[in-house]
Amino acid sequence: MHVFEPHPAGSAANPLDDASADPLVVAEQAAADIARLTGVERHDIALTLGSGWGRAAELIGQTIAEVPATSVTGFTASAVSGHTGSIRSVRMPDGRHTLVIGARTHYYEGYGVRRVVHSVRAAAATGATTMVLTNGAGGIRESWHPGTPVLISDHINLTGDSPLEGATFIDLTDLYSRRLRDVARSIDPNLDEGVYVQNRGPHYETPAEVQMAKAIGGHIVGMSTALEAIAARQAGMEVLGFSLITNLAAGISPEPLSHAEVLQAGRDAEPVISELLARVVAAL
Ligand code: 8IG
Repeated sequence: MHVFEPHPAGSAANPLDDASADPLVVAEQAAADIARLTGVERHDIALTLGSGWGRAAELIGQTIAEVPATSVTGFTASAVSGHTGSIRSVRMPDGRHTLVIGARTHYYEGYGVRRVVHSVRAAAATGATTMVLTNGAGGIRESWHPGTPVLISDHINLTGDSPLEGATFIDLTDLYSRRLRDVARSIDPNLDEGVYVQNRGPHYETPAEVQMAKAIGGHIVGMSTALEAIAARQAGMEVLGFSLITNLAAGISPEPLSHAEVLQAGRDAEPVISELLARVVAAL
């Protein structure tokens, strides 16, 4: 049973909540914390692990250090109690370093978009030039079944929010790098791709909302990733996105959605997709 704690009691003040703070300066502080706590000065790739993707870290290389996310400036304690999100530094066989972020802050937690994208900005500040974003999501295409991994080709951001502040205009053409999608398909030619629709959540969609997402060009519905991808592009990173379809979106199958079944589908698919993800990251 997952107990959701929107604002855990006693959580220390977060510098990102100070409106006058510059989020990029806080990200630099976080990167300095990561360098000090892991002993790894720079990272090459960053990887955010969403539900179902958790086992990839061990397959990518050797974990040099693992630190609780809350020991790094600006990070938010995990919303799921008894589950401290962690940040890992993993050395790959070729000597590159991957920063594995196992601590995603979701938009629906209500802390604001700065906290949602902080891990991405911190990763960029550690030197990472590639951002791999993974998630568990609902599938709209009927040919997908729970356990299908899908490349994200583009997104539709329905949160109504943006990580960009002020008159900051960022081009999002090819946000989900075609080059990196081709690298992923060189590992698994059968990988399908689709447009990810980020909704606010935490409720799942109604069947009518799923039909709307389909009508406007969406293939995947979820509650993360789009805002993070925008921040990654702002930071100059190349983005690769993966969804694990853990359930058919509401109304696509006659069955109602069950969080327990979503988690089970993730667990069942985990060994296969973690192996795929590790092979893709090695090829980036
Ligand atoms: I796992 O069906 C997972 N996350 N919005 N809709 C949305 N988010 C999800 C879903 C889903 N499944």
